[in-house]
Order: sequence, then C-alpha cells, then structure tokens
Amino acid sequence: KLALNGQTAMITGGSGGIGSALTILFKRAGCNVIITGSNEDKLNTFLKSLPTEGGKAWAFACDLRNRQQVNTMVQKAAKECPPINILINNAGYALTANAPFWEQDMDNVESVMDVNLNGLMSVTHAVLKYHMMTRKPQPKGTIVNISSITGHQAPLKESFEASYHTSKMGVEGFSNVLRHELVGTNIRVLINRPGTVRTEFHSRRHMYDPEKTEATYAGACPLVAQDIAVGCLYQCLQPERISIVMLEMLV
Ligand code: 8X3
Repeated sequence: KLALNGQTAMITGGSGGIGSALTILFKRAGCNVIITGSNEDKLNTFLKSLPTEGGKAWAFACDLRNRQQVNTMVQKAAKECPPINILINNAGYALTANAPFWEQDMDNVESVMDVNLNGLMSVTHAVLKYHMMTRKPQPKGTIVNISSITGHQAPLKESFEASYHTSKMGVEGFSNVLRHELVGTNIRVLINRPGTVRTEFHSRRHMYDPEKTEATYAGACPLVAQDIAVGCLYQCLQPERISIVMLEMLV
C-alpha cells in the first residue's frame, strides 16, 4: 500500500523547482495532488508530463497576489477534487540579485511580499476555511510551509535579498502562531527550511547567467529539489502525535 493513499495535497508553485519534485514524489506515494502556478502553460505542460502511477493530479492557474483568485481557485478545488488534507505552501521567489534594497523598485519588493507571504496566508486561510476546518469529523491535516535558511539568519555576505529574507521570516512567524492557534484541532503546522538548492530560483536571480549562478554554489555542494521533497514527505508521514515543527536541511 502506498504511504499517502487516499490523501490529497495542494502544492503551490507545484510545477517548478522544489514544487515539481514535491508533486512527483507525493503523487508516487499515492497522494492526489492539486498544483497551482502562475504560468498556465508551464503548469499544464508539467501536468501532462506527470507519471501516471500513484494519486490523481489537477492543476489550477492562480496568481497568489490576487486574493480573489486564490479564494475562487480553492473553492473550485473544493468542488472538483477530493478534500485537501495536506497543504504545502511552496511558491516563492527572490528578486534579481543586481541591486541593494534602496535601488530596487518598490513594486517589485511588494510583489515578493505578496507572493511569498501574503499569498501564502491567503491560500492557508482559504484551505482552512473551505477544506480543513469545515469537515466533520475534523480530518487529520498537515500544513507545511517551505521557508528558507534566510527565514532564520541574515546572510554572511551581501545578498540583495532584503525582501526575500523578510518574507521568509514572516512565513516562520506566521507558522509558529498558526500552530498554536490550531492546537486542539487535528491540524499541524510545520516548517521546512532549506539551505541552498540547485533550482531555477538561483538561475533566475542571476538573470540566467551560468557563471554567476555557479558562483552561488561555489565551495558547497548544493542540495537538489528531491532532497527537500523527501524531507517534506517525511514530515507528512509522521503519525498525528509527532510534529516535526522544523526540518532544516543545509548544504
Ligand atoms: C534560498 C536560500 O541561501 O540559497 O532560499 O539564498 S539561499
């Protein structure tokens, strides 16, 4: 029997980087997967490429910066898919690493906050409201928020990531409070805190310049997306009494 048979996970940012590894691994473990992403073409191409084995898969395009779109998307999932009992808030990005905070465009800074933090709270709010908290009896539920080492410590060198760090610190604060608010329910709130992972996240930050991207990884052996997915699966597989509230995986 597959470990997550009969369970259903919503994975934000599910078609790229860590998200695609999560989607493939959870599906293979028997979990139904509902993936969201802002790029509809990329999302649908990825959906078609998924292996057939394991759980079923759905994809919903959604701009997490738009709360109305988030609510509509989660309500649509409530109608068309099995009830969500796992939410993996994975979607997130950082600005191009070419300027310090005071030289960044504030619209771009706000956009990072809107996807990484406000969007994460909107999805969580809607999933709790329309799925996890409304069902009787209360189902067992797990929310995993993908943070980052930057959600915990300032960089040792200049990183041009003020908005990204701030958003991830917010994700951790939100997770820690929500965990307490949900004590007494069957829903646990967990954090997964990766270090440097070799994904498009870094290529994009360096405007797809391979040399600059490689410099990010220099002197270390970066993690790969599957490493984080395996850690996240481990958190979700634990029996109800065990909350791995923080899983930090560094290079
Ligand atoms: C990204 C972490 O340290 O690779 O979440 O910039 S780092």
